[in-house]
Amino acid sequence: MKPVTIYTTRTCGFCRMAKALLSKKAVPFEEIDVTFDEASRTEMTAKAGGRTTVPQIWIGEQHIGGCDDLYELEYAGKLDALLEA
Ligand SMILES: N[C@@H](CCC(=O)N[C@@H](CS)C(=O)NCC(=O)O)C(=O)O
Repeated sequence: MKPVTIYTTRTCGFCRMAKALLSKKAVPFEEIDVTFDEASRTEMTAKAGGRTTVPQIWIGEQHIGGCDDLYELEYAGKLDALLEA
């Protein structure tokens, strides 16, 4: 399984939803909490092509996007293949 990275903040409901989906699927992930970490948030935004919202999610080197994007992949039946590819 490819490594999953998710940038989050502590009060973010979309972050909780994204993590809930990953946990339900038993997908391990590295969480980078940017709540008080401006440097990591700047790094996230740069890597995410200018997107500033949290969560921002990567599967391996591939940028998935936010919570909505993650759920869209799941509902389209494409998430498992991305995780395992
Ligand atoms: N459609 C986005 C919505 C993400 C979103 O609005 N996140 C909020 C926090 S829950 C956010 O980043 N707000 C701006 C901010 O915290 O600076 C997604 O699915 O990820």
